[in-house]
Amino acid sequence: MTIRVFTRRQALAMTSAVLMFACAPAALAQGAGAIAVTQAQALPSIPGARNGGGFLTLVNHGKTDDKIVAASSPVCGHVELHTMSMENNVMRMREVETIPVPAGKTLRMQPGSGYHLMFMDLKAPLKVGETVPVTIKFATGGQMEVQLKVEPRDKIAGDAPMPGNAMHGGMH
Ligand SMILES: [Cu+2]
Repeated sequence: MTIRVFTRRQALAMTSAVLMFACAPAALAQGAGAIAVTQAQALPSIPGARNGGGFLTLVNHGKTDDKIVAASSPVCGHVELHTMSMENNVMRMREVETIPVPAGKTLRMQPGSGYHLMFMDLKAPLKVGETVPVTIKFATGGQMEVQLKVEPRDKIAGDAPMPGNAMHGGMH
């Protein structure tokens, strides 16, 4: 058995190499381990709204279930994980602890129902054509940097009709 001892400098070099890899710009199939992001989009801000919605399509090619446990972005105060559903004919959003990404499955976030990322306290309105860098953390320890493209609502994957009475100032 060989025991390798790295100098501090070597260790730092390796760490930054890993970071560079993890922070590579979003490509079509960028991922943390077995998870690939195939779509990364955000809605443009409605004038006056402080919050915004982000949507990812994640494919878990692995054999292990995973979950998104946290997200962050420099464009806003903090990012919450939300789910949206119809309750008594009213569309409601609520914060969730995690967003599941089951083994062998595709998780598609879309406006109008199910999961999304919620950008709380936007520093500036999101405009079509901009990109929103988001760091996603997984339960299994992986982390990835994703660039969400701000696109018109009808360009966002699997868009669903939006009732007029959504929470958060009609952001979604
Ligand atoms: Cu929300």
